[in-house]
Amino acid sequence: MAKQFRVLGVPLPTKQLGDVIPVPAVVRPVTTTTFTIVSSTRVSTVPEAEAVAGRLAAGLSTATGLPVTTGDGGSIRLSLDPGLGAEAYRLEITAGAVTLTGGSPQGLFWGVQTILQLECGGVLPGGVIEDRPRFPYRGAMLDLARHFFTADEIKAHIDQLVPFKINHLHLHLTDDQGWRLEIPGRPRLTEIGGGPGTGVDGAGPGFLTTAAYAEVVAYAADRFVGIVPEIDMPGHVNAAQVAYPELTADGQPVAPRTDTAVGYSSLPAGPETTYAFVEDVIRTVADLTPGPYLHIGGDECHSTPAADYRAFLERVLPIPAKYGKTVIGWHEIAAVDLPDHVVVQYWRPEADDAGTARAAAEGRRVIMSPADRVYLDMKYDADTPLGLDWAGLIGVERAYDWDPADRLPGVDEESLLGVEAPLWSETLRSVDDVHRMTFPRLPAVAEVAWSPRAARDWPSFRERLAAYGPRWDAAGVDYYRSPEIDWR
Ligand code: TNX
Repeated sequence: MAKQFRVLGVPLPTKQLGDVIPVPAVVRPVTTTTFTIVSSTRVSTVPEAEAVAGRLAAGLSTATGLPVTTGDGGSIRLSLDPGLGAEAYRLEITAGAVTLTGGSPQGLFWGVQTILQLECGGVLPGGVIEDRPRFPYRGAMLDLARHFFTADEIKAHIDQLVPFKINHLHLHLTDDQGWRLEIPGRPRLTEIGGGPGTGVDGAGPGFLTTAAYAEVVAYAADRFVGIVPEIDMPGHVNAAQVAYPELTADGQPVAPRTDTAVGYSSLPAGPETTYAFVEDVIRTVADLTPGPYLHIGGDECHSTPAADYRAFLERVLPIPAKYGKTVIGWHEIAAVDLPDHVVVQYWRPEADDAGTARAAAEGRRVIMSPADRVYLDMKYDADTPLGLDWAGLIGVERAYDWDPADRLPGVDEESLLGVEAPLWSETLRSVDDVHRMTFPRLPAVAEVAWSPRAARDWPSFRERLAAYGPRWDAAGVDYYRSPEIDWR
């Protein structure tokens, strides 16, 4: 909890060493010690981590108004120790020095996020933090199909995810209401599927050119965030079928749809035109994406006969591997025999799923996204103007107080790749809408995904969240001031 010091009669809150979201694995405070940033404070580093050091210096300068720079012989020192594990870091704060050691530049970058959260009034609390993530995959998802968000908006969103050590941003790029990524060999996908009148109620037109997508990927990579592109199939394809009627079962044109129904569209499993299209799209998306994952959807194929669904996936599941990618699919895909290494993303609110349990038993990894805990498009309470409520109302405590290893019988700690919080955009119309649904629940999910189970505690989280609010205020992030939290 924050102590209050007074400088010239103005209360100056300082942080305690554990006042970080997500809470670090090990925190050993030395309460008698603090490190004070002054105008001559320098950040020194090893060559591999110069960019990370630059970000720390810039972040501290912005926060304190002091000209913190990088340079040799600094009192803030960054170094690498690969023995720690890539995403791990160790932070020691004494009166004379701040020593940050990372398992890799990424581990250092997470340590930088911790320092920036601890900094308050130019002061850092003394002691040692030893930290590493519980799960390697800590994700957020943004639905660009039901409402488009520009490359600049996505980049700004990444800026708000990074403090919480989120390392994957899944972009839901295609759906019935829109197609949001340019595929050069199939220009009508975005000319029509990203054109005027697309999105729910026709209110979310636009698309990412390949250049804009590359910009987002590079921006994310600079912040150690991997972009996970999703091309949803065989369902959720009305926009593609509007653009290319050859992709319908009878080759006849279909009308654009801007309503929120699901499960009516499907790529036909028989014709070769289907697979030529899928191959083209997957190859293009794989080429544009440096990260290891490619999401092929697979959800809610209510109008696809089970045999066709199976036949389609048998053909399609091996394709991303040809282009060096690991497939992720919504857990409906676990109803079919899966190739090795396919990752299953569980999303339903139910408490069990035989297919997902079988996939886990066979050694496949699971991303946990239970709709009744982590769907950021669910309303907080009955009065929330935005969002849906089909999976229930999700307050901040509900998003926090659950554990991914307890969620599905047969899916234990070892089967989990991680946790992801999806934000579907049927009811969203602006960046402010994105912020109000994402914050403050995303930090709750981030702590579930990063922190050791034993270190998590709702009363402590509530306090730390309240202390974070002023940072969102300063950044112009319109977060939801949930009555569950005693905001400052
Ligand atoms: C279910 S979650 C869907 C989406 C909707 C969402 C709304 C999933 C894999 N499919 O098509 O946007 O619910 O909450």
